[in-house]
Amino acid sequence: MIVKGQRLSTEEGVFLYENGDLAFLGALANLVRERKNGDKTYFNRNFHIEPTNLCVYTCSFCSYSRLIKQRGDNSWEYTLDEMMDIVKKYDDQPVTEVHIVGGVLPQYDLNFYLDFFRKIKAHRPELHLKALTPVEFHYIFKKAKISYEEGMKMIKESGVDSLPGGGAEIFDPEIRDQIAGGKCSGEEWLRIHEIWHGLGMRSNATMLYGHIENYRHRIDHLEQLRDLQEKTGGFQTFIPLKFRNEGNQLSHLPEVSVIEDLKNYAVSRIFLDNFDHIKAYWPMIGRNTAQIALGFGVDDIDGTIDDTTKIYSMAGSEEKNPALSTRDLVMMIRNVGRQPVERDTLYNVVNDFSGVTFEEEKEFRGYLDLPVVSNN
Ligand code: V47
Ligand code: SF4
Repeated sequence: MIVKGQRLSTEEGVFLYENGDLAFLGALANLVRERKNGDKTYFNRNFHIEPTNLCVYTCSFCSYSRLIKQRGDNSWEYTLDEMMDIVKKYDDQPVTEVHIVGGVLPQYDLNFYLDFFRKIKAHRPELHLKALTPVEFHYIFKKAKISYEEGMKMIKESGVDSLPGGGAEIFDPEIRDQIAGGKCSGEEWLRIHEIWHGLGMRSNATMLYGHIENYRHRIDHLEQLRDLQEKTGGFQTFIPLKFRNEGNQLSHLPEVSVIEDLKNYAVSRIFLDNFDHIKAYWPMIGRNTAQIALGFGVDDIDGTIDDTTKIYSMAGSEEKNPALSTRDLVMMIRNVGRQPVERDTLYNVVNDFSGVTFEEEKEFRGYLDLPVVSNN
């Protein structure tokens, strides 16, 4: 039925997770991937700003956040000016996206963020602003006593171009309550994305897997995303996020194997038949697994990152200082026989590197020999 392009039911999805042979799942997922995207493998040039790692929540899987009472213990809180300095560091770099997400703190309220977003847009209007998740939105709108609808309209007007996929974790209320109690529910996460899509805007979706959930919870999560996508068509890409166990309250749980990661990419690709793209986030799984994942349904490996995210290095990822040049990304993709394409956030082609030699690549706006800028 997958070969015929038919949609999988809940039970069929669970069956694939429980019984699917990895090579078989890979072949099916690759078929879906190649029908949608051929050999094209996307990446972008981006950097992250994580305004603070202090947080009012205490998600048990999170290695990155510190409670307000732990202020000073490996914590940071950037001022608006400090964050604008980070943006300005990239002024002479051909980055196309800034990705902004961090902890939830009372002083980072609606007006703070609206001000920050307007300043970024005034400084560099063409830079795509991918910012905040329903976790932050739910908190700051409640504090400002406004509805999701009013809030998301203000966020759009301040210059945000799209939403990243974070904060989704696992939608199942029982599991969510155990690992991410207190923050927005799965229903609220989906509702905020639905409102955003209704404003004509795009967003991403994630799923945190490999902790205390089972396959049924994963399929339930995927199905809720697939249903919303059917309604709005506003999701661009799905990003499975592997739970990493260093330095958090769930450190006693073993991490799942690479085999499980590949199976999860494949089932996600097969099940989410109305999503155009599946992303392997290389700072989390490492570059080798990201390369292998390109044969298991994945067609996107995110961006250059430039060592600007701490979420995974603090959680035990093998990528301690995640930064890759455009050349590295092109090589990674080409080495496994796929066609590298630099995209912008909305999947418009910035540079198609397929069939271009490295000598010719040097001509591409001098991209490949650019020095790496660091926030540190
Ligand atoms: O929501 C936190 C996850 C997410 C851990 O939209 C962890 O392009 C594993 O959403 N082990 C934030 N995961 C990051 C995110 C993201 C990343 C890359 C690209 C995009 C995109 C979005 O990170 C959180 C949470 O699910 N996370 N701690 C951990 N120990
Ligand atoms: Fe806070 Fe996000 Fe970490 Fe949860 S995952 S503790 S909301 S920073």
